[in-house]
Amino acid sequence: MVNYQKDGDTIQQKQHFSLNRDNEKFDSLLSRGCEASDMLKKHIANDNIIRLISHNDADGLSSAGIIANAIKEEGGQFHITIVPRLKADVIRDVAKEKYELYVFSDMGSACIKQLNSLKADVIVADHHQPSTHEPKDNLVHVNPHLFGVDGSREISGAGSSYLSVRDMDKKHLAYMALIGAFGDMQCQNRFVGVNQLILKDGQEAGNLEIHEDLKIVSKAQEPLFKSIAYTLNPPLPGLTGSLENSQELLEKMGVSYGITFIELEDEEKDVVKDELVKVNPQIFGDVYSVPREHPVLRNLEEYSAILDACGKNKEYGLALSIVLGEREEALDKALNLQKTYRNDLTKGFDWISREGAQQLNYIQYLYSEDKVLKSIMGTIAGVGMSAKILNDDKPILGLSRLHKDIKVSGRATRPMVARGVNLGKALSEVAVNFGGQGGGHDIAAGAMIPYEAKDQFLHLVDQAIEAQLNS
Ligand SMILES: [Mn+2]
Repeated sequence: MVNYQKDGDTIQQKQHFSLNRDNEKFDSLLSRGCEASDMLKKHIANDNIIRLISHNDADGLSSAGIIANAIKEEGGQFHITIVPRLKADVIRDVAKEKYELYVFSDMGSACIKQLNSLKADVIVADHHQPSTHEPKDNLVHVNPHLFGVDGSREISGAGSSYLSVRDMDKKHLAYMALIGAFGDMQCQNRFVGVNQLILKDGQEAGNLEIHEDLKIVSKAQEPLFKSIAYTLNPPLPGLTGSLENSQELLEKMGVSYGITFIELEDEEKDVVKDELVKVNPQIFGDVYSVPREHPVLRNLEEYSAILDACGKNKEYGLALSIVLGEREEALDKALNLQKTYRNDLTKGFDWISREGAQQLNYIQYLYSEDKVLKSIMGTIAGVGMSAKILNDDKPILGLSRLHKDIKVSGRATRPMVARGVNLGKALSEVAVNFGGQGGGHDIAAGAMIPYEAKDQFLHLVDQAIEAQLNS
């Protein structure tokens, strides 16, 4: 971890210099967060019920959790709605409600114009590309992009939500911001930027710890071969998504594959570690945990995966129960959802390793009308590339048919982004041609288009990516 106050030799001083510049940007973002805290404090003091609207993924659910916990701890009340997208009718509906304060988390930055019409105080805590509209005086907009901070890598929606409550003495909630960051895949080996500052807050608060460990999932719950096959981040090429290959490797190593990792003898653990490090060195590294948490939620990445499973199954109430501290029954239900979700993913990985992706010149795509595959398209597209089940030389679009529309989940890689690919831009530009909508980050984005437009849409995205690579 980088120490912000560190002095030392020339190299460290250089680093110190650029961190100082970062610190200025961070300070502006932090003070915007303080404005949000002030607004929240005012409405809690007035006994107003606060209206929260958040996104339905792990980041959005942790965002809601952070703000709701902060309000709860201060003795306030809230009403939460979780939505997949902030559509115009959602804003119209909540505008009819008579709340004094609305908080939009992990969404809203693209809709400042519409949110300006709300006749109440508004907080938008988001990290997606903001619209160019100026917010009205009653709207506090907490978004890293407004201060030159990269919202796709350095801070999540939960991070922006955390900054919105940070000044209410809430550093013990910092870990939840990192759950959101894991959900949005912002931890590539380590946290950078504002996420690093949030991490430091969590360590200071004393409930967040880092230690080095083998980063396979469900080490205490699942038989080892499943732990390995279910591990998506970091991906284990050849093993991720394949129960068969994982079992085979363990058999070859002479390690019992049917028991959990923690049940292995120490020497066996070392053998497994050494073998997996050969597949991907990143499989051994920093693990972020809240030791006081329930064992299955202790590891923040696994906590995030459980919220993700709830979100994908539209079990938002369940996810909110968990982030608000309910365990026992809610957690059992969530773990069952995760089991089903992992079975579905295994089916999806089997499908793509059998069929591969359809190739255009500059993009590749997956298309399915299968009920199970449709629901996991984005994940199998992304992990398919990172685990090398699919080629990772072109951005990939996962297309799922929903009645008359097609939902598009796009994924790129860091090297593609470095070569000029911006999927969010490409999808939003192309989708409007068909009366659809799209957007997101350079590396991961989505769109919704009419079913009839499928081929034309793919063709235009192919051209848009070509243009990005050549400009
Ligand atoms: Mn997010």
